[in-house]
Amino acid sequence: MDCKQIDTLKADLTDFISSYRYAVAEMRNRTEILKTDFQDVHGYNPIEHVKYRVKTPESILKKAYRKSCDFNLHSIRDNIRDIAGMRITCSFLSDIYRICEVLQRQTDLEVVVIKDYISRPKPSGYKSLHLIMKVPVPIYEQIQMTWVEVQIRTIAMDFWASLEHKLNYKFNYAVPTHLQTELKAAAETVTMLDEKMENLNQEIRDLNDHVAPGASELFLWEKLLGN
Ligand code: 0O2
Repeated sequence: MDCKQIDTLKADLTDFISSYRYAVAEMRNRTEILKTDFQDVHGYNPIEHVKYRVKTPESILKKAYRKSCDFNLHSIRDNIRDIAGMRITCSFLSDIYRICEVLQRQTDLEVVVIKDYISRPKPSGYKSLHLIMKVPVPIYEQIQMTWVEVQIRTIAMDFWASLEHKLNYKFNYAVPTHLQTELKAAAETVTMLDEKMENLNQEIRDLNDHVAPGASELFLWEKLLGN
């Protein structure tokens, strides 16, 4: 492919990614509803924060090259499933799987693949739950199912992943061995911290369950009445 053809493909890609922008907007809307719904039904919100991004044409072309995928829109649409991405960060491990279940239950969304890098972390130590989904996007009076990758992880996993990403960027994916070893050790600390926080949270919940029935409502009414 010559430079002129690459420029044409880049221009076409700019147009093409608008459907991914709509998919991201759709998921943003659903996440907001999910947060409110969880708060109303369960009295807590499992989502700490959410980030969204749509890959740039340059980044799509780089990934197409890395995956040896044909440089045409049809092949890019079929093979690159993380052009639209969403990252959900939560406090506790159990929240990750709870959110995953909720997304799986939404009948108009298709969760096509679940990559569980929590039960099976990557060799680098990377942990996260990835859902490769198809999201309905209304375009030109029809529904186009559009790929979105949803990454769900704890705050600690996210902290680790962003540092590791920075190091990879700094060293152009050739991180010195001693730093890789340190990162691996830090990943184990993340695992221990997440397990500890999960257990603590469970204990707090159990304690709340053992408070005399009605006591919390009474406390609430007292607060409302200003006593
Ligand atoms: P960016 O910058 O986030 O866009 P596949 O589609 O399954 O053939 P792919 O897409 O490499 O192959 O799948 P994978 O391994 O599940 O990775 C998808 C995304 O997860 C990556 O997107 C990263 O965001 C994140 N990720 C995966 N492995 C690591 C890791 O070891 N460290 C960190 N920090 N993040 C990781 P991109 O496109 O590579 O990057």
